[in-house]
Amino acid sequence: MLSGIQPTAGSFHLGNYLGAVRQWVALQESHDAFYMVVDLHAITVPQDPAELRANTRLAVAQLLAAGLDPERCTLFVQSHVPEHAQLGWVMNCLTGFGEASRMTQFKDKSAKQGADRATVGLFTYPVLQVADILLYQANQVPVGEDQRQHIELTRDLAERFNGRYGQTFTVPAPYILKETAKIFDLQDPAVKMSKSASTPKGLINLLDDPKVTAKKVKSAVTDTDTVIRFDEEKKPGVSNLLTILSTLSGSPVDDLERSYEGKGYGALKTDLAEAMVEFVTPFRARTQEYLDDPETLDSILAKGAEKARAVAAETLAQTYDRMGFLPAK
Ligand code: AQP
Repeated sequence: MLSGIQPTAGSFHLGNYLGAVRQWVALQESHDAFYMVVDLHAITVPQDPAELRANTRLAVAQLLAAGLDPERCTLFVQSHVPEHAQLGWVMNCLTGFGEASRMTQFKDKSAKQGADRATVGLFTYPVLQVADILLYQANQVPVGEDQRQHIELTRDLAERFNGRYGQTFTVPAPYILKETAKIFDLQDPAVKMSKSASTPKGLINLLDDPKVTAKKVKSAVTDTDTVIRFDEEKKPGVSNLLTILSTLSGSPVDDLERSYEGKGYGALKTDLAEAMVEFVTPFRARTQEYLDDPETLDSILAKGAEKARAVAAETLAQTYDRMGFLPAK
């Protein structure tokens, strides 16, 4: 099991948590899990060095606050394991230019930035992600729906390499929970919740003041109807709120629909705001505790990098050997 998250400025958002990190926490109990903060991916767009350093620690603190346990999983920072960049190059040389050009995330992100400003790193970022996954021989990759195409690319490249040079890589499958695969923007439920949201009101940052979070929930876009029913096509806003409440409370959506019969959207929003505040308040406090102890954080990361490198170095050595690189004596 392998997955990663970017060291985003400020805070993880609710989509990151429900779509990915929540599954990471559950899967560390049953799988040999490798989780990383992908700082090499972060530099595909310009980063201020001091902020990147702070955001990387902040990301690690949030992962621990969310429930990752370094005794149960391997938690590390991508740049601490040089094999990612090394296997990334190999994978670049296996990927067709047209194939990389079809990645929709690149198209979206480069369109937002302007084609001339997008870097070659942003273009090849899915290929580095392929290397991230294959280095650990991961069977499954817990991610949100927006990453499905990149996992498909990973499968294609693993099969291509194995076909050309002999069985080397495990061909991974995406682990995407249907219910939380895509959490939508609270102000525009047609688009996924994203850090590049058009309005901050649509985005729930986990480290926001809980009062701000409650306010955002209460001003979420719904529809002109009054019935609380899950219907993604006709009632995307209400369905999104039901999904979020169901996941946070553990109550199935059917039960929630029944319990809100005859009640208005205000009741649903009040309950969801309460559930959100209940979740983010201890999350914020735990994150701060980890941030206040950078030595412990760094020692967790040092151990994580050592464990990750042991696996990554073996895969890379085998890859180089299969491809015909002379062994370094
Ligand atoms: N809205 C979402 N619903 C479900 N899952 C989501 N993920 C992201 N948004 C949603 C999942 O979170 C994991 C980490 O993604 P990332 O490292 O790409 O985080 P990010 O850059 O903060 O994600 P954004 O906000 O989506 O960034 P932009 O705006 O740059 O595209 C992944 O598993 C992802 O699927």
